[in-house]
Amino acid sequence: MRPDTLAIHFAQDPDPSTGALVAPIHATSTFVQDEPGVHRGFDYSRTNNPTRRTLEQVLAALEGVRHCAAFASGLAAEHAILQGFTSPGDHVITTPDVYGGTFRLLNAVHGPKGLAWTQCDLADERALDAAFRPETKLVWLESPTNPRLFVFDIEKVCSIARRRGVRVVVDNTFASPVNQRPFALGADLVVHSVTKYLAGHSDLIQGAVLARDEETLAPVRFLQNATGAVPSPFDCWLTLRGLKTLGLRIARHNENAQRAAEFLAAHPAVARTYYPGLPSHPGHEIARRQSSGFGGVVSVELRGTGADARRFASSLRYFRLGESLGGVKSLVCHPASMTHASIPAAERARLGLSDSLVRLSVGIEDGRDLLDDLAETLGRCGG
Ligand code: P1T
Repeated sequence: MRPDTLAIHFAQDPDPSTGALVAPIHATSTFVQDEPGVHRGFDYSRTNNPTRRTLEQVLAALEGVRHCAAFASGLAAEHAILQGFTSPGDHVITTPDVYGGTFRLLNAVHGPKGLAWTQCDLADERALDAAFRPETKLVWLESPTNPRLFVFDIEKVCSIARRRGVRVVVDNTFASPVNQRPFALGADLVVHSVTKYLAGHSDLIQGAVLARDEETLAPVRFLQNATGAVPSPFDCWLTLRGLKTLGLRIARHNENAQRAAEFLAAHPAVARTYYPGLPSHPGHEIARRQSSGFGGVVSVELRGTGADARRFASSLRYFRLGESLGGVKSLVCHPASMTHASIPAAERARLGLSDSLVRLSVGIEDGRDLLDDLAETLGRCGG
C-alpha cells in the first residue's frame, strides 16, 4: 500500500459488528473481562484503547515502521524519550535551533535533574565529533528546525552517532512523513508533535514516538502507561480523520510555501528568507536529497526593528497570529515573544534568534490570496 492509500485503509477495515465504514470512537475507560485477567487485548484505556491503537498503527505505517506510542502532546512524547533513554549525568546533543518548548524541557526540567546538553551545528562534522562525550546518550535532531528551517544531513549524523553507539531521535514534525522518512536515513526514534501536520486542522494537541522494533520503544511504551500522558479516543479519531488527507494537504502546503518563500526572498522589506526550497538555502541540496518536499513553514527576518516585525505579524489578514503550525489555516508567529519566549533573551541572542524574525505557517488556502496578503501587509508595514 502506498502512503495515500495507507492513510485511508490501513488498519481501518469496516467495523465487523456493524459494517460501519468508519472506525468507531471507543469512548470507554475500561473493558469488561471474561474472567479476572482474561480480556480481548484491552483492559483499561490508559494502557491501551482500540481507537488509539488504530492511530498508532497508521502513524507507524506512514513512517515505514510498525511501532508507535501516542501521547497527549508532542512535549509529553519528548519527555517520555528523555526519561526513558537518559539518566542524571547523561548528555544529549541537539541542533542549534529547537522548538522553544523542547529547549525548556531540556533546560528547566531535565537539566536541573542532572542531564547535560549541548546545542551544536550538526552540519559541522568537527563540531559534532567534539560534542560527543562518554556520557552522550542521544542526538536530538530537528530537520528542518524550528523556527529557522536549518536542514541537517540525517543519514550522515546517524552514521556518526551509530559508530559511537549513540541513538538518534529525529523530530519529524516540520517535514511530516510525506516529505521525509527518517527511519530510511538511519534514525532510531522518530518523535512528532501530531498537533501539527499529522492532525492538520489546528483542533487538537497530540504527540507520538515511533521506533522500528518494540524493544527500542519499550521504555517509552512503559512510560506511556506508567505516567499516563495519553491522548483521548476522540482526539485519536480526529487525527485518523485528518490523516486521510495528509498527502493532499502536504502537497498544497509545499506548493504554497514555495511560492510565498520566492515572493518574500525577492521583497525589499525582507532581509533574509529561510526556506529549504530556495536554492540559496545552505541546506537546499541536502533537503533535495533527503526529502521529497520542502514543507509549509517559511521564516523571514524583516528589515527594521523587532517592533516592526511584531506589527507585521499582527497585521496580516489570512495568516492569523498564533502559536503552532501545520494546520489548513495559515498562521504567523513572532518566535521571540511567542514560541521561543521560553529561551532566555541572552540565549536567544547567542543563538542568533532575532527579534526581527517572523515565522509563517503557510496553509492550504488559495496561494494567490496568501501572496496578496503578504504583499499588501509588507506594503503597509514593511520596514
Ligand atoms: O505542542 P506539542 O504538541 O506539545 O509539540 C511540541 C513540539 C515539538 N516539536 C516541534 C518541532 C514543535 O514545533 C512543537 C510545538 N511547536 C509549536 C507549538 C510551535 O508553534 O512551534
